[in-house]
Amino acid sequence: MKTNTIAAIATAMSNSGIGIIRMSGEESFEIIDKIYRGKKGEKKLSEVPSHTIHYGYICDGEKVIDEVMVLVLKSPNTYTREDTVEIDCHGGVLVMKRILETVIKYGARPAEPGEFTKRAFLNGRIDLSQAESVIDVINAKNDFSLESSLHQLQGNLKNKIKEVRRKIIHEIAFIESALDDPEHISMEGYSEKLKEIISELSLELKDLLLSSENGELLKEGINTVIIGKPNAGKSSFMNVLSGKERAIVTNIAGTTRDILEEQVNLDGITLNVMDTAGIHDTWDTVEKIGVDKAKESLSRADLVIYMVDASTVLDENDEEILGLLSDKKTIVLLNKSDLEKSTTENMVFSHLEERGMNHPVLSVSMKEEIGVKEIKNKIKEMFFAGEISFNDEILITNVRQKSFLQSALDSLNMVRQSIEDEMPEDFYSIDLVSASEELGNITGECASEDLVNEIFSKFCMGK
Ligand SMILES: Nc1nc2c(ncn2[C@@H]2O[C@H](COP(=O)(O)OP(=O)(O)OP(=O)(O)O)[C@@H](O)[C@H]2O)c(=O)[nH]1
Ligand SMILES: [Mg+2]
Repeated sequence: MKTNTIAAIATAMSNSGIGIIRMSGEESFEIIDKIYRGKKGEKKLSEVPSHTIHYGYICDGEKVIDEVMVLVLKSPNTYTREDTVEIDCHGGVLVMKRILETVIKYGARPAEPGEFTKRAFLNGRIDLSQAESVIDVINAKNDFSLESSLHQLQGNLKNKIKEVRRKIIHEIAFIESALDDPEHISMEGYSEKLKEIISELSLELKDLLLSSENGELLKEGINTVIIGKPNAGKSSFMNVLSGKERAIVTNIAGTTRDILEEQVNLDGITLNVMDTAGIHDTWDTVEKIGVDKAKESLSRADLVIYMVDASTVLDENDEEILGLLSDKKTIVLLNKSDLEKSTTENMVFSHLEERGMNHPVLSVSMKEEIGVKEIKNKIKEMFFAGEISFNDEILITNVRQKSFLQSALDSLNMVRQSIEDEMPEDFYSIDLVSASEELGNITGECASEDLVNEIFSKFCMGK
């Protein structure tokens, strides 16, 4: 019979301080008893109290494999809710593999990726959104996304969505029972009431979706495109921001041809900074490709840094650039403020105003590194002031969750439409049921087995 006790190396497969081999399932204690020998020959680990740690050796018969600490965790207060054993050994890759081989030899089988967390889910300890946060915690690229994943792990998202879903189910139940028993339950005035409830719930879902947009930004880095005419100081800014000579800087207009990308960490926020070719009319084939690429990159930009050379006057190139910025979050940098000014802040303001824009403008000098702190603060402010608070907001950092949220919102809109079209009441419940199922997909209350398997396959081994 195939064993149902799983084992895996839980730490990274590289040489490090300690390594952990984790085992979960009914036979965990039976297996550890066969291979563990206490330092002072104490009793079997299957007989020790739960949540205790023991010092000894892992042996294969007479052969000692490593000196270890073994953590004994009895069901149900464990990560998987099953009997669990964790073996802390020396962190060499070879040792970890040898211990894993030994537990397998004595009855465990290798775990699939994410199988520990899958068991936690199947045994009802966590819901699907929490399981996904575990992936996010492992993969979190920066502090902010780590924080939001941790919040989600604590069940914020689950609670909010469960609450919305519970209200929807309540209405479905009401409609169904009213239709079943029209003599006792009146539907009079119900459509109006339902319409109100639907708008409230839609608002809540919209909020969650809004935070999801910011959530994605946080995870993958904010695409920050530096744009401007040649020689404005774009590459100089790239270098200042990244703290290294990333891009070539010369006084020759048209130095940068291709797009250069660099990840910059701004107090925990990841920026994907892109330096581009100076925008101007050119016959040079290579340069022209660069200019086109620069314009294209704007479509990917979450934030645009428009570099203006304050030592020159605003020209047709600046006009062209201004025309590309109307629907973009932009910070205008008036560079070369160390030189005599041909373009002032007020001139820039009036150009922006003419086009109905009110982007912030900062006077800076990349050469003297003046205003760098202000730029950084501005970027932080733009993304966090009022838009995201990490204390109590829920961030949907995951595309799957986002698409279910969107579908649920669409279903609620259909209900509203049916009410407005004065459709019969049983029409309402069809779309309400869809909405509740879509939300249930996020928490896992009605996720299909395929979906569950797909999610857990994304885990790394040992989690
Ligand atoms: N005085 C002064 N010179 C600057 C400043 N910033 C950049 N420069 C100079 O301006 C010239 C152009 O700088 P780059 O950073 O290469 O400009 P760019 O916008 O990347 O130019 P292209 O790649 O050609 O589009 C260089 O000689 C820089 O040293 C500044 O704040 N003050
Ligand atoms: Mg450049």
